[in-house]
Amino acid sequence: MADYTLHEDPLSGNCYKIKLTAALLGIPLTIRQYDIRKGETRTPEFLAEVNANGRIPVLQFGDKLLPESNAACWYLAEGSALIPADRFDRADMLRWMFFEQYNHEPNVATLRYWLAFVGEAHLSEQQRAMIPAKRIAGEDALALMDEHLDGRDWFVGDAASLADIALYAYTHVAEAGCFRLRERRHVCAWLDRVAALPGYVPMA
Ligand SMILES: N[C@@H](CCC(=O)N[C@@H](CS)C(=O)NCC(=O)O)C(=O)O
Repeated sequence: MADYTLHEDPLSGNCYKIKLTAALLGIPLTIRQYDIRKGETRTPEFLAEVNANGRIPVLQFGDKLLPESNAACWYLAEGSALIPADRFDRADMLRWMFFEQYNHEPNVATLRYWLAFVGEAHLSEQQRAMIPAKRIAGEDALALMDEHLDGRDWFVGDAASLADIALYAYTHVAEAGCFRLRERRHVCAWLDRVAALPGYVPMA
């Protein structure tokens, strides 16, 4: 098995997706930590040697570097039961992973980070002005997930897949961004199912 290093910040749900995927598959990871609040992913060294996009997570194996959480999860999970064998289900899984990156993470994760870790008082005027739109878009994403999970155990097919891992990471901590999670009862039942998967590890 390849030796994997995860460049990460333990506060990040995007990094947690990769740690959860690896844990569910029994793949060991070496962890290299950065503090994004101190700008440690924006140094000239990081930009030159790890990710020119200035962000974690980055999965490293040998001299290969793979940024983008969902791409890294895919790489680790290729050939496992976390990626459906059925062609349509595989594409449907990607649909939810793209939804996570476009509709969910930029709203749910960003408000969690701003409100729970930066603090509203330290936000710029521009960031503060973006809060209401992000709140509406984040609640819409959670509502759509709740509707989809009505009568289903998992996002795709009848087993957990990377779609569940990608969406779980920031959903289960959405209350830190003041999102109304508890009233989404299908989402809450699904969160419990993910947390009961063999090998599950909690976020740091
Ligand atoms: N689409 C990327 C998003 C990566 C991202 O935004 N990472 C954040 C932490 S979750 C980061 O590194 N922020 C530090 C910065 O932008 O300086 C992914 O899914 O991996």
